[in-house]
Amino acid sequence: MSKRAPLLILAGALALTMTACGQTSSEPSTGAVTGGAAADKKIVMGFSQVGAESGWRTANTKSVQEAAEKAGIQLKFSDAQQKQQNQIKALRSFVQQRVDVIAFSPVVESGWDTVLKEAKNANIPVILTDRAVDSADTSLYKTFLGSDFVEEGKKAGQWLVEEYKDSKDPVTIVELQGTTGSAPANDRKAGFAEVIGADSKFKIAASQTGDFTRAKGKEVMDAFLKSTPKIDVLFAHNDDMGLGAIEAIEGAGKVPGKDIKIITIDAVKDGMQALADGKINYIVECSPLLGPQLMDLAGKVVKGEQVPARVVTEETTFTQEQAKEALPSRQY
Ligand code: GYE
Repeated sequence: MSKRAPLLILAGALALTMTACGQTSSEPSTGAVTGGAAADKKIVMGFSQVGAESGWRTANTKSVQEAAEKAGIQLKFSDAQQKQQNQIKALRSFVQQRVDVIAFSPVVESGWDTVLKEAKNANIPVILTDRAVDSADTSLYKTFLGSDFVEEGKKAGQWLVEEYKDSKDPVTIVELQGTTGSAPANDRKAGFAEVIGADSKFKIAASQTGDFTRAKGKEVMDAFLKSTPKIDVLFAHNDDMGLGAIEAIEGAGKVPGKDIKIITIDAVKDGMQALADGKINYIVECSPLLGPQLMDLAGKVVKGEQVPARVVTEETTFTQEQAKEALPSRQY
């Protein structure tokens, strides 16, 4: 870190601290740093979060904040309210403040090259956490920590194939996609389609975004129930949309988990409860507890140490029985 000391002196003067509510204060980002004596200085991380759209996101924010505290890393947290333009602004502000490291969860995959080049030119390492970008130039970031979303979509599809293995009848599926253009929406859709595509009895009758929220999940499922007379299966890209859809299904006088089988992704507490209650049939886990690994990687990249280009989160799946067992000790 000492090689960055001259930059850090500048940072003290420029710094604005961003808070979770998006306000700013004039608290300096670094203490006074004098000629090379930066060894005991706290690492400053600028973190741009997607928003607060789901139970997963809330758990992820908590994990990042707690892990930063524990690792002695000063976190400048900024909530983008699911808007890419807010994230770009936050990243630019972090560059201007000359934070030691930037971490962010890109709301969508495309459109990051310019701002990432600005960070690179300023010599500020960037870590992608949770979601990926589609930049061809992978030198724009040091590493990507998060789940394998294609694999998650495949696991959802594999459960379905197994569930209907003895049936020859057509299976009508509706799909609630995550945020349009986001890595988890693109990849979960692709993984699921690949697995069910092997058998022509599986038909996706309708597929639309519910933006990863409960409210939109309900709204879009209401529309699906009107447009598609017989729905056998709902595949929702996260628990929250699935939970919203359950309200729509019950409102239409149908029984979720029975009349319409439901597969979701995440395994947050509310989702696991619905699974244990028989309203969801299967959940593919996606862990939001990325904080400790993120802080570990941050410490390394700030020191200039090599880190793996990709760090994949370990995850499992849950049936209704397994959810009953796991619920009491579930952390999020
Ligand atoms: O599945 C969803 C959240 O990017 C993995 O974003 C994350 C997804 C998660 O809103 O609930």
